[in-house]
Amino acid sequence: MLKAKILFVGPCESGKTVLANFLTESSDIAEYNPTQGVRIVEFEDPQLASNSKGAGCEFELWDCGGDTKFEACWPALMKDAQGVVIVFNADVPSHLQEIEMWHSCFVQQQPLQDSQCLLIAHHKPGSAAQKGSLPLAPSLSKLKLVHSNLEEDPEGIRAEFIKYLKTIISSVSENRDREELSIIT
Ligand SMILES: Nc1nc2c(ncn2[C@@H]2O[C@H](COP(=O)(O)OP(=O)(O)O)[C@@H](O)[C@H]2O)c(=O)[nH]1
Ligand SMILES: [Mg+2]
Repeated sequence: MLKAKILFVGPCESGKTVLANFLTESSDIAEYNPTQGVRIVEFEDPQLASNSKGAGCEFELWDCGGDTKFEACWPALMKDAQGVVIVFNADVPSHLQEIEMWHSCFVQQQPLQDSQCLLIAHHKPGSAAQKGSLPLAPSLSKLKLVHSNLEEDPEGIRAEFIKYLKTIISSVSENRDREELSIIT
């Protein structure tokens, strides 16, 4: 069974917990594990139940506290993570700067590729923000950006998230193949 650990990070009150709950609701939530600063949700997505090798994939979604007072815990959160989802509030302009810090700490300073990172511009009910491209910093412009609006288009973000999980599974399985090869050779 392949396992993937995915972090949800980003500014406070941006919708990380709401999105994490929504995106995992369709599957069995095996366990809630509240610790200070992080909540771990385990799930298996039935739509992703088999990968190319026919094995299932299990996910751990780490819904991380957005407060930078937990900064000392970040290395522990990041350990062995294969994916980082940065959630921000599309209606708060200062979040565009804040997410540069999250990207820098959780992706650039890690051995993670930009392809393992997803940016979600979350629109709370009544959001007035545009759904197009955003004036992102150059370091963020290569990242995949998706918009979420759970009232107007809940299935849109679900589909994007599943696409993202698929890219994570293939990178996890490639890494495993590489490890297997390096052991034999
Ligand atoms: N109804 C609704 N409320 C939302 C939505 N997203 C965020 N909120 C509100 O915004 C608050 C903060 O969201 P939360 O997910 O807890 O933010 P977090 O700090 O990033 O985890 C929540 O308590 C909700 O009241 C949404 O899609 N629909
Ligand atoms: Mg939260």
